[in-house]
Amino acid sequence: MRTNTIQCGRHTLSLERSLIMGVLNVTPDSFSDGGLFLDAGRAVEQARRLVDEGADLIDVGGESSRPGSDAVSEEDELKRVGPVIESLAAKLDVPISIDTYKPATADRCLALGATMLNDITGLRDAAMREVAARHDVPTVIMHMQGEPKTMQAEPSYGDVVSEVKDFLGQRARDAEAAGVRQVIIDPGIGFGKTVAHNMTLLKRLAEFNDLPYPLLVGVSRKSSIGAITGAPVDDRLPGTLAATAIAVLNGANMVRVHDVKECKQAVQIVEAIRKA
Ligand code: HH2
Repeated sequence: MRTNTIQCGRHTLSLERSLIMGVLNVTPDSFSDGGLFLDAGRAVEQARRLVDEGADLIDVGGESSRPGSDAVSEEDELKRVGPVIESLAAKLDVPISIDTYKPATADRCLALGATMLNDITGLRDAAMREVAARHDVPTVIMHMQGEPKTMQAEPSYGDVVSEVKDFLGQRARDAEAAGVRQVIIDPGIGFGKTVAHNMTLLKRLAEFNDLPYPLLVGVSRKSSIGAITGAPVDDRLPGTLAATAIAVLNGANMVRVHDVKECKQAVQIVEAIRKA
């Protein structure tokens, strides 16, 4: 049965409205905010700002997954995100999610106070399923075709929506069988997909609501917006607002965004129109 809340430690998030997940990348090379928040003090300051602007939760990442990016070691990833997670969990009154596909990083960050797990590899690794189940945290299962290093080389699907949906349904069932009690699904906009695939996923997003899991979408500042509009990465807010609004209109329960204040306003308007 479809849930109407997400339980992140002591925080209960209601899905009565679409939630805003603020992005905090503690990396030197993320595609839009790389290098800005590598310093733990700066990262905490930015997270506070996102919460003040209306973020319902903060997603912290220590490895860029932009097309062509290199993987980082568990040790380096943990050095980046560990102190930030610990500090945010103590200082902020919203849930902190850790964006990683590495079991040791996930395990440590969940011990340090993160209460949600975001895995861009969709819990492919059994050890990741075990960590998610043991900590009993809501876990995002995202779809990606290939690996970040090569995923944009030649993305190919029959029907992208049904393939991504079948994948997410299967991975969600595998996770549940391993003891993960709260699964969130994400079609993975930009992860091994052409611009046309991404637009089709957003247009037919409502089909994912057939699955009994909350739906997360991340399209903020992504390269598809640049490909369509010609806008460089620091000038994609208008395109981001349009895509985010459509995602919410078409059934996203949560949106992962960099520009919290602006996206929150867009989401509020979509919800008011939907409810009118
Ligand atoms: N997108 C990015 C990273 N993590 N997680 C989920 N669940 N869904 C997404 O769409 C998603 C994600 C990529 O964006 P960003 O974190 O801004 O960039 P980078 O990977 O370069 O750090």
